[in-house]
Amino acid sequence: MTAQETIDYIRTLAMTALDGAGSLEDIVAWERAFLGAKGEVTLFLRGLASLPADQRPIAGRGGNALKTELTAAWEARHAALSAGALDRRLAGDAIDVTLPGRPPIFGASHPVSQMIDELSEIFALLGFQTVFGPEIETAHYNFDVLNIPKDHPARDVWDTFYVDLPGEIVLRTHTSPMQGRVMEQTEPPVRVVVPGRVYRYEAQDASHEWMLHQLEGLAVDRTITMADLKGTLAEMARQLFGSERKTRFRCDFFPFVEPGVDFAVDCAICGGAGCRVCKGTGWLEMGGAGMVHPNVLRAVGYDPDIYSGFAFGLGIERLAMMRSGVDDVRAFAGNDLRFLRQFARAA
Ligand code: FA5
Repeated sequence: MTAQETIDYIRTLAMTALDGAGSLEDIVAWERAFLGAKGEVTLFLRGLASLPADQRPIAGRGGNALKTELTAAWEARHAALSAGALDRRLAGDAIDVTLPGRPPIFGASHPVSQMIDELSEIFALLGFQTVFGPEIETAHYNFDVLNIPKDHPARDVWDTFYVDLPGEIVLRTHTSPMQGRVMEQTEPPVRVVVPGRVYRYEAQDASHEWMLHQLEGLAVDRTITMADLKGTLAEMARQLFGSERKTRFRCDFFPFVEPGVDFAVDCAICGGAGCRVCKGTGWLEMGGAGMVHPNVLRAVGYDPDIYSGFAFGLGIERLAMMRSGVDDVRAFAGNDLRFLRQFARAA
């Protein structure tokens, strides 16, 4: 084969291979095969010295011209393949800016938390400070300080989850233990509300849960009367439900108040006609209340001859039910997002 024939042969081989190169990897391999240190063209040029003298000038010129030609062809092909790869990547990642956006789902505070916030605001305007207490409580504060001694049958009223065997530690059955804790640490006058979870070992139904929230209220000063209690709760109900809801106070017994009352609101679910939530009575009990018992004042070191006070304990889920027309208390802890999202407020 003459030098020219060898050059033509390498050209045909290289151009055919370049035409068939379909990817960037292919042409990198192609460059190595023809123009690299051990590529066909390089080896051909290196072998010039061994050619017959008359062939060398033709082979030198032709070989260098082939190298230039193949380098140009490679560059053109490389550019074309790179552009194609970029186009494909852009097409794959394309964002259609005309598509309608997906609305983001915002979290929202739980309806019970919303009710606690709202109650704290209402009571703040009435001069009450919001404080918090432990959910795991001693029987001492949950019962003893509240004038409920060990063998008193009233302990049975609060079906209790005991945490230890002797029964000294309990899941608090109401927020009332904070009465003793606050008074022990504060000189009168006292005006606090205490929102929080309480636990009762009891069966569930439309108006009863085993885990619920209460808001305790306590006011102690020299001249507190039952009229202050009635006025405070009636004002709270007016702010929460509007003036059209009726309120009712009836005598009730709690060992830590004297006299004691239960505080009810006419049922917003049935408008007072009677339903399964109000058990056909037209009224739903919102809380217990009364004048702080002298024994409780004495137990925390207050002189009942100088000081008097009122206390109340409201069921927060019950208030939320009346406020929003929810007909089953179990919905609040049921974790059904369809229920909870209805309470999402605009951000
Ligand atoms: C008490 O817990 C007293 N500590 C309230 C009190 C405080 C009285 C201060 C006097 C002075 P009672 O067990 O009635 O009382 O509960 C108070 C309110 O919590 C009820 O009126 C009701 O609204 C709510 N409640 C009670 N048990 C449940 C329950 N199982 N599920 C939902 N709400 C409940």
